[in-house]
Amino acid sequence: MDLNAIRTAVIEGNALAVENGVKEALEAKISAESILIEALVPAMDEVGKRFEAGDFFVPEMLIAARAMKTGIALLRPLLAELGVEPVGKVVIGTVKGDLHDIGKNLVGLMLEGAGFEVIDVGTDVSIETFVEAVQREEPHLLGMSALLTTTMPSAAEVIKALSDAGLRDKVKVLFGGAPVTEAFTEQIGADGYAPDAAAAVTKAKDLLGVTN
Ligand code: B12
Repeated sequence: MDLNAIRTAVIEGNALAVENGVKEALEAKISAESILIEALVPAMDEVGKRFEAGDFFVPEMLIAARAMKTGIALLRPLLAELGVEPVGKVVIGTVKGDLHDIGKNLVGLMLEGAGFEVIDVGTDVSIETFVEAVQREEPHLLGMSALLTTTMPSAAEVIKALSDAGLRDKVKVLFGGAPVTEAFTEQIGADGYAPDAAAAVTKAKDLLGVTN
């Protein structure tokens, strides 16, 4: 199994082929870092491009993201041993009162695929929990997701609470979800908005000044 085959398996969402491919590549002494950087990450880049071009829809993207996650799970312990530096650290969660997590999970997976360390704090996350997570984890980026018009304002409260706690200038805030707009994001003083998971990765990299 070569790296090309792993790439194709991720794009096709074939988790079993990804698992076998990664195992074979490791047995063939290909480094975990190479598998990540030369196979998994470019595969998710391609998935993101296809999604943006309208060739892939949410189901294909979810299946590919899951396949990628299978590969990441095998590599994660090895990468931790090697001390490969993540691109950046992200805390992500769905705002208070909101249980929708499919989009948030997809954004988290795509960020992970792009080399970010992702701490998922779950759904229905209170303002205090978001603030505590930022305090504890010291992420470069906080991602918040909202799927209900009634829960969207909670993100504004989190941003205010971060300011009150003296943490606002220590973390970039990215906000998204189906009813969220760029204008709303600007209005509440977040740093960025992205309409989908692929754009979220691009935006996260932009905000952190990560090139490539
Ligand atoms: C699946 C679903 C549910 C599931 C959730 C399961 C789960 N584990 O997530 C269940 C059945 C539990 C549910 C419940 C409810 N739901 Co619902 N649900 C949906 C549905 C059909 C799909 C959402 C989804 O997963 N989309 C697929 C994902 C991939 O897309 P996405 O979430 O938009 O995420 C993408 C982007 O928005 C963006 N994104 C998302 N998060 C983030 C975060 C960041 C940082 C960034 C940058 C980007 C980003 O990237 C993602 C990937 O591309 C939508 C309809 C719709 N078309 O949106 C209604 C919808 C969101 N639900 C709705 C409602 C009303 C409810 C309920 C109140 C229903 C009820 N009466 O009980 C409850 C509320 C429960 C609660 N407290 O949260 C309404 C909301 C109306 C509104 N404008 O407020 C919708 C729009 C349906 C409708 N047309 O009425 N729901």
